[in-house]
Amino acid sequence: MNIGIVCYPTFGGSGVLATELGKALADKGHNIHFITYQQPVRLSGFNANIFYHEVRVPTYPLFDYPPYETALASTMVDVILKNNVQLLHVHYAIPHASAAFMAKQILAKRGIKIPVVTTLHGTDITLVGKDKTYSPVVTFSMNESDAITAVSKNLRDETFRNFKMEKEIQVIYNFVDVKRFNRKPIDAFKKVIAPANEKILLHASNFRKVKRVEDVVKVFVKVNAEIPSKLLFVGDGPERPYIETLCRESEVCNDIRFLGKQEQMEDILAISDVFLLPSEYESFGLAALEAMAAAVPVISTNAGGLPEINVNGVSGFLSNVGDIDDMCKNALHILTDEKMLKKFKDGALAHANKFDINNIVPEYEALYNTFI
Ligand code: GMT
Repeated sequence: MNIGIVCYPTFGGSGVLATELGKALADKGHNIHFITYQQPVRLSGFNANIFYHEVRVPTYPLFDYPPYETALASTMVDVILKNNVQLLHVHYAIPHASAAFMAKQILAKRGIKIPVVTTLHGTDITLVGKDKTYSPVVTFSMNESDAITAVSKNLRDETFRNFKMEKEIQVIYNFVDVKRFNRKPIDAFKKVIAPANEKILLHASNFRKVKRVEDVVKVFVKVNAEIPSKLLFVGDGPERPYIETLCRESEVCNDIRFLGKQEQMEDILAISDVFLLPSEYESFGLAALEAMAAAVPVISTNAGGLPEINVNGVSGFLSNVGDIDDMCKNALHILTDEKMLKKFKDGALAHANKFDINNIVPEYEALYNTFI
């Protein structure tokens, strides 16, 4: 198949998932055309079946806001015509689903039918999409898609709750390449981070308010008072300067490191003992799944779709949003007993296997096959 994939090229979960899907489909022999404004961060290396088409948004003195959606729709039309693309799969509704609708209409005038699959990822529904500034366009363009998928049951339910849906929404869970995350710890790296063999706690995110990164610090302060430990932060975003200040002013400052944006998550996960995700909401929590695939237990909240991914008492623990004491208690339960740590590591990996790339990608292929 010739498939067009539209996504945000940044470190956000939707872009990561879309890129990993494209790479997996290319490995299976499909031709994948990525249409984005930048090379997606996870799209490195050469694959003969992968093509990257940049959306250029020319500026003009009249434009205070350059019309990205128009540029995207025009690029979609161009890429589809030149490459015989048979299906468009857009990730994150805004503005990808409405741009796809526009491209579809333009092509229909030329007698070309292009099916559009829209995958909902989270904030496109729960935060930004339901805002009245966007909601009429999001509702319309979702309903005009030929198929809609959501990355968890919770997100599907949230979509029905917040929008007037006229179509079914198929749940296709996010996936992870479990094999790729099965790495041996690099001893030299571990020694640098935890020279006295301290336990390593990890948080990775885009540092938005919804992630409640402050709670990570609060949990760590309490854990650190009980056991020798280190905290690693991966990622960057609007809350990071505030969190850095908070850490600098705390008594555990010397036990915290900010690693910034990292592409080699496997190596960082391989030396980590626990992953912290205290989010206010997660439709899925791809970062948690990647941790589980690396056999790292997850201490998370029970918000949104997280209970569908992190099984309480098996792959980690779930707490109410903001319940620092409970998250600390759970982390210590896992970290203070080596047998317990091993049990949770095994539990995390076993549950991650259910979301393995080889189980989930065929679900997308089966969906595409209903249109082609
Ligand atoms: O917060 C992010 O990582 C970015 C955001 C997005 O929409 O790009 O992530 C959402 O999609 C991810 C991939 O499906 C999910 O794993 C995240 O849980 C979801 N984020 C939220 O729901 C807040």
